[in-house]
Amino acid sequence: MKNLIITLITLLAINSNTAIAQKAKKTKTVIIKTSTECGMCKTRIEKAMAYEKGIVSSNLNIDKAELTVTYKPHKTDPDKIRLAISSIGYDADNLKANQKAHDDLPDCCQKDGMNH
Ligand SMILES: [Cu+2]
Repeated sequence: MKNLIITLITLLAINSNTAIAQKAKKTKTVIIKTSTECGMCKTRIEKAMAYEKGIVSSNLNIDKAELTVTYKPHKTDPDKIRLAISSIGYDADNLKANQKAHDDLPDCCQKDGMNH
């Protein structure tokens, strides 16, 4: 009986490890260039990413102006992620920021040279 319990526990442990490994495999990471300027941008972008479907996590490097996004490829893709970034007012690689969203950003977060 004791052996059976140990076997069961071992099997459960192996199963959950496999499940975690499979889950980890199902995500992809993409690095997207943005037009971020400051810590407020970082908070804003990462918060927006948290609400996006299929995005597991995101981290913005302000110095490099690069957003690293981990996502589920069966739920979203880099183009959709770029569109989401553009829609809150930031450039995403070659995709330009949505002009209206950009203009609604605080002055310190707007891109240099985009004056009106
Ligand atoms: Cu900012």
